[in-house]
Amino acid sequence: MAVLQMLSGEVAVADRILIALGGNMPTIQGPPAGTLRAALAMMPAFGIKVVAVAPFYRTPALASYIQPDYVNSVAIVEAADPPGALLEKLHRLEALFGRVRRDRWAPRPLDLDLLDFRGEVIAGTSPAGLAAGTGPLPLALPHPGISGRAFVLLPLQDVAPDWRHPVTGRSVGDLIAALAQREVRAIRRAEG
Ligand code: A4P
Ligand code: MG
Repeated sequence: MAVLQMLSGEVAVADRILIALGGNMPTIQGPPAGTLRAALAMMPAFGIKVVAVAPFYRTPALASYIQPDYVNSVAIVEAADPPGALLEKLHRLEALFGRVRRDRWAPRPLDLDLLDFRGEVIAGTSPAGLAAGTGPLPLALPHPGISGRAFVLLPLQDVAPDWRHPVTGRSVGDLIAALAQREVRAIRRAEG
């Protein structure tokens, strides 16, 4: 497998771990951009090496009721953990910044989602399932919410323009082109 990947020149792509960062409630670090920066700075203490970070975007909340705008970004990281253990570490980081799990899609100081773990596919939650219920969900990879979300795809394109969806093979550019223009226009670069 490794040889095939080398022959097709995809080693770097296949080795990538991508994390989505988001938040729309202030913390002791200040507004969400400060929280995201602080969370990135703490990752090495959890054995997570941050390789690259996309610019931050201010994005309208995808939610069933009115909420403050989010700040979103995407990071490329390296970690020795398997995906389940890495997600547990991300949850511990979220908790450090005051994340309390209430109803799904509730406002939160910090959300760290595992978007892609070296192209691994683990069938789990459907996108519809993401919006339902409050209990823990089994690990799903790639994250089921990637394809239709401007607030994920735009920073993902910034940091990994050659990324392709591990299941559908669609490029990040294709997925962005398929979004409604108003959704793309609604998100904009944030300071810092
Ligand atoms: N889970 C399973 N697979 C994964 C994975 N690959 N990455 C489990 C992260 N979590 C995964 O997540 C719900 C359950 O999914 C957990 O048990 C986790 O172990 P959660 O973070 O507890 O709850 P959530 O974030 O409210 O739910 P969910 O379904 O992950 O929602 P999303 O997809 O994270 O969306 N609007 C804007 N503008 N920007 C945002 O970032 N985020 C959300 C949350 C809603 N609206 C938003 C944004
Ligand atoms: Mg989440």
